[in-house]
Amino acid sequence: MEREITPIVLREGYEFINDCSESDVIVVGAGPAGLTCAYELAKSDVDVTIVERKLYVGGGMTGGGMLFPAGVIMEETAEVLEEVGVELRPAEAGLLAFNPVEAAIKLANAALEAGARILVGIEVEDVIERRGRVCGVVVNWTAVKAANMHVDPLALEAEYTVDATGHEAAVCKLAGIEVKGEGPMWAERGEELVVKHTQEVKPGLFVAGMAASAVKGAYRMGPIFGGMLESGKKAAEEILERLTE
Ligand code: 48F
Repeated sequence: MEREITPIVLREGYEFINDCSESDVIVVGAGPAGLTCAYELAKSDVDVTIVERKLYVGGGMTGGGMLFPAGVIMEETAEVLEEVGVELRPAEAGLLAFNPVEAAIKLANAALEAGARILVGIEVEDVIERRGRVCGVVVNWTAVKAANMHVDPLALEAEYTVDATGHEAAVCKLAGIEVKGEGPMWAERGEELVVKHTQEVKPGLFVAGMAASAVKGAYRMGPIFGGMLESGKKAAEEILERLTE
């Protein structure tokens, strides 16, 4: 049977990655912001590929608060979690509690069911840039990067790229955008600012989630996640507008 397994994996894997080589939108990072952005775009029939360097989805949300398996969200920002079927438990002060692993899996599943592709174990190490416009990303296996081997990368093209890499704002840095780094904690204000700072930072490149806060040096917010979801949604809405112009 080994004789059959290998060609199946090579053929299917090749076809999958080949489909990812040209997308409408590449979302870098499968955290709450990236997954929501991809879900919202895929729902509107946009061809989306998520590139995630780890072997799991959910990013920093999966670890809840200091690894306690709970996340918090303001009632008014919980719409996406509700829509994908995450159990939300009322708590104090207009806040709801949820299981972050459940949220990560259900958001990722919703994105997949809507038609998004998710590549894992692949790291973005550069951007493709033509005449000042970001036209996609340059990728390599995370394992190759970790082994510090010099192996030439491959490129994935897209009309729009979304940096949803969290605190690092990795794609923005690669594209030459100044990243101030995240500020101290102020949950309420941080939740507002992450949405406000979600924007196109260079032609073809949007920033969403904690990466948007890091670019501007805005407040961090700890294990409250509505701002990340709203930010992913805002990036998707703005990209949709551009794609339909
Ligand atoms: O960090 P992450 O969850 O970012 P987010 O969606 O949400 C932030 C919250 O989880 C939390 C918070 C809320 O208070 O502050 O931290 O903005 O997900 C970012 C994902 O991007 C991946 C990384 O592994 C993670 O899963 N990532 C980072 N750099 C790269 C990358 C890269 N160069 N290539 C591919 N993936």
